[in-house]
Amino acid sequence: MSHFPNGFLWGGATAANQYEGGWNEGGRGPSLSDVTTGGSVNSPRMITWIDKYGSPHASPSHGFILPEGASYAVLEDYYYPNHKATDFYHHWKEDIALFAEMGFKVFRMSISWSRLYPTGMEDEPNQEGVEFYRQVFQELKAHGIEPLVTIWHFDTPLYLEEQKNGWNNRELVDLYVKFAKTCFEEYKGLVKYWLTFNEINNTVMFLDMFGNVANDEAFQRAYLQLHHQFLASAKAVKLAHEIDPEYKLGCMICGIAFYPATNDPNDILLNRNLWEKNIFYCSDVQCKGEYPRFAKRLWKEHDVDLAISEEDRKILKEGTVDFYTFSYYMSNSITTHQAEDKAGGNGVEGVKNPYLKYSDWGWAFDPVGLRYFLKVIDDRYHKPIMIVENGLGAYDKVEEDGSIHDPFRIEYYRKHIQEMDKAIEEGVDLIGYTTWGCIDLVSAGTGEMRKRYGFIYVDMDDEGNGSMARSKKDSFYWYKKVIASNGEDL
Ligand code: BGP
Repeated sequence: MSHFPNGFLWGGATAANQYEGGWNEGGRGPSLSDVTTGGSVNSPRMITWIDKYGSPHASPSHGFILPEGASYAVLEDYYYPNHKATDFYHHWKEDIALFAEMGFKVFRMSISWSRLYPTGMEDEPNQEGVEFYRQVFQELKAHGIEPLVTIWHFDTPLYLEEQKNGWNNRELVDLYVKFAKTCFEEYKGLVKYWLTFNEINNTVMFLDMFGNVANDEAFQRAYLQLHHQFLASAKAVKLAHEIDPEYKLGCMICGIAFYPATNDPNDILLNRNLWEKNIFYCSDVQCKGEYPRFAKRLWKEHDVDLAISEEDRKILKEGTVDFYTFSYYMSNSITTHQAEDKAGGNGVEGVKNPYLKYSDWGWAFDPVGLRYFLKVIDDRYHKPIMIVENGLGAYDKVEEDGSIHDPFRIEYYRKHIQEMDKAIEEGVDLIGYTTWGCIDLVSAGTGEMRKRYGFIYVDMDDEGNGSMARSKKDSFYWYKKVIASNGEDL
């Protein structure tokens, strides 16, 4: 007998910056993600910014901060994969029908800020954008699918990045709240679940990992950007509850389970400190409405001064989230010792864990780590939890008859769902699960198409060639069975 409660929210997850496309259609303005999607530094199509001497570069990972004197490059000569992405903009009806066929109870997507506010500065939203999402939500509802909407998924309007210095600028707090307010008012009765910021913790987590070295100034900027996002999130949560008391607002954390690679007490302590910096720092503020005590240690380490006012503290206190959500792809073993065998993945660097297997992109396959993460979060926050991203980026092969056999993906999900089941049995209040990239989309980390996550295949390659036709992989039929049996038939 499985332990998934009745009404468990099974579904899939996407984001506008990697799936929606239509980047310059329907009155949409350019966004940060239009110039920063993915990037291997050696690939010219990945050029995203120009340094002060005029040399082109690629952005290394999420949370990238533009250096002084540099500018973003919108180079028409280069191919930016997310400009058309996998074209939800023109395929939404067809895609939603496929999600419904799998039996989705919930579908996670994001609203592109610059589709509603092309520069972020307008007083009134772009009606064509507002109507686009309305018809999408109506279609989901017509199929009995609950939308789960991320308000910000790495895609600030480009104007705000270039002209306003992005999240370094406190002005973005109220510009974001204006955007969020439009969403809450326009989609009242259509949407119930909202996430304020995707993987909000990336900004500090990736600063000093992945071989990245950051100076105190970079930390000052990152913590300040986060403070502004915390304020924006809290204000939005409060406002949402005023607009509709039925609204449920969640935080969204990039959930990496950190392990000490050895039992050297220094590794144990380092591990604890990393959980604090990378995971708890953000979710304590969003769930408990105040900065944790250990924040002082983190700020002191890098001479960070946030000048937090009493008014700020009040805002944070009044806007705590209703539920906890996170993405989970891997664990990461870390050590204070010289690392011989490095293990990467999602921008995080640690050492290879001899007990785990790794994906083609070097991400640790660790279903037990998911249960571990769930237990830690459940214990610390006592809130309902949703896993809103989990999946395996892998190569798919289309057979001559058009079929796609992806047993490795099925195996990945089976093992993770088994651990979710055990976590629920142990008392974790897990209410939903949306697999990442339920339909193939552009990779955020690399900009590739060949790194595929979907149950649904999209005919498009790394250069943007292909018919965009959709087809079902073996995992499509498997997941349909899982949902129909409420996690019993794995
Ligand atoms: C998370 C992001 C997603 C998604 C996922 C997979 O960090 O929230 O947007 O992209 O990672 O990463 P990738 O696309 O690099 O394989």
